[in-house]
Amino acid sequence: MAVLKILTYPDPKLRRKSGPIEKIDGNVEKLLDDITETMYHAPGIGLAAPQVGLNLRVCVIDVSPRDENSEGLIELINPVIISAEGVQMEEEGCLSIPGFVSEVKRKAKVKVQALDRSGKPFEIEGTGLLARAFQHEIDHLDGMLFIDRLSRLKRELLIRKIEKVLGKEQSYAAF
Ligand code: GNR
Ligand code: NI
Repeated sequence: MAVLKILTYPDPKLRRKSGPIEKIDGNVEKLLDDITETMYHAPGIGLAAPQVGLNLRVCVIDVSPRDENSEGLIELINPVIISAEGVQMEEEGCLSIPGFVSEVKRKAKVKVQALDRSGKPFEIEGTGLLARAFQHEIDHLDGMLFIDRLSRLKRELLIRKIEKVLGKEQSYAAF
């Protein structure tokens, strides 16, 4: 197990669409273990593989620090949202945009289908913070960040603040 470095905005790897896991082997199990350790170390309630530089459709979630009814660690391989209902508006942050939060509109309840570490398909449903975490992590697999879900005005104001602190895309283009 290893604590990996978490990439931060505006790293271009955060903007790529991640590819599916085709074959579940020891490498995928090691990736799950490493992103889990990295998530707990951060600490955070979720982490997706692209945040540690691997553009693969793998993520982990554990909302138990903020939800006493949580059943703990959830490992997701090739996750897909198969149904969603309702809306919720709560504050959201991201380990790849450290120090910034905003209220983000999300579905209130989602059902996710994924593979477990043995390659077996399963379904899991979540509401509240867990539903939010599912949507946030699956967004990462599609190169999407929470700032993309804000109204244009809120997004432009927040990006201006973020770029003052974390830097601009230009620093990568010039590199
Ligand atoms: O630690 C995290 N907290 C959080 C809070 C509200 C909504 C989503 C999250 S996920 C975030 C960790 C992270 O960036 N995962 O990709
Ligand atoms: Ni995030």
